[in-house]
Amino acid sequence: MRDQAIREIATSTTQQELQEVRVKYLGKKGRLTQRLRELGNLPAEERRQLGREINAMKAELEQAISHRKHELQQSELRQKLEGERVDVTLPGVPFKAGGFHLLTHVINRLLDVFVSLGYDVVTGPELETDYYNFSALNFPDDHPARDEQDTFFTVDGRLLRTHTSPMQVRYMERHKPPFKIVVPGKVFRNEAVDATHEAMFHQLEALVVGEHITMADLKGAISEMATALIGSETKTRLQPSFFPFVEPGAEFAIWWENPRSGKEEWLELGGCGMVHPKVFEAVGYQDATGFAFGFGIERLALVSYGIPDIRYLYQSDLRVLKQFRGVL
Ligand code: YSA
Repeated sequence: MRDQAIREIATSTTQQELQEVRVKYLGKKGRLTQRLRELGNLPAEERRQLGREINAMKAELEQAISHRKHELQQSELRQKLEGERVDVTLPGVPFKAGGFHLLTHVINRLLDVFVSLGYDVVTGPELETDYYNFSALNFPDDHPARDEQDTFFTVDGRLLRTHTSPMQVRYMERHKPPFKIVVPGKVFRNEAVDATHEAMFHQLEALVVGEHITMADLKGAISEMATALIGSETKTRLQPSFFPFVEPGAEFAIWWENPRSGKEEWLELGGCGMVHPKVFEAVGYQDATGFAFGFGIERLALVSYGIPDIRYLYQSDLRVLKQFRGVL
């Protein structure tokens, strides 16, 4: 019985199994316990002798059980640790990263260029008054741009700015020249939306005021911007045009290689000119000179990235947006 018990203890593979062996021999109804109980029926001499042997065997089994229990605990712990081991050489689990919208990238890039040229960046309200959006910019009372066809008016008589130029006036009211600023922001027009027109889009406005500023400075500023955006091989072109808040006024274009067609061509960007004396008058400046220019940012983004329709920029379609994650 001893040998069998020792073997069963040594070969038990779990603590549960070991416990069953313990109960089998040393439990209340266990085989060894049974034998101890039977001692009472034996003659005194034999009882003492056998009692000693059984007790010794009981002690031996208890010790063997405790020893085996320790071994099993150790091996279970080893297995557990093995299962929890981290393989630091396994490839990581990729996590989804967001990204800036293409227009945000283009705006940031433009602002980087202007900041590097010494301009301050300022922003202004999208909800404007007729005065800042039109009157102070020398739009005559009957100018068609005030027509509700173009402008979203609110019930209290204000309007959603139709361009970033009103910030010229707001800034000059509070600052004295000389200064150089750029104004990025949203503008709104009551347009029939199509591939090149949105009812909400972005413009970037630049205004430089100081002493003896000339058309040559304007041309130089546009050239610097074009060089920073496209490279030193670019050219710029001004063509006479009319905006009520500049005199003389022009439209400007930059020479570039269209990435879609591979052809070199003029890219018409927006309007520019020398700040009109009426505008300086409205803000109380005397003897100031300055230039301004402004252009549509979507336009630049569309041609730069070969996007055929402006509406793709605003449909929140990830198949479109993901293509431009991390560009520039
Ligand atoms: C002119 C002279 C200055 O000294 C300063 C600024 C300006 C620009 C003037 N404020 C302006 O808004 N001119 S604009 O009506 O011709 O618009 C400028 C640019 O905005 C356009 O060249 C075009 O690129 C873009 N744009 C106009 N309507 C748009 C549009 N982009 C998208 N959707 C529309 N509906």
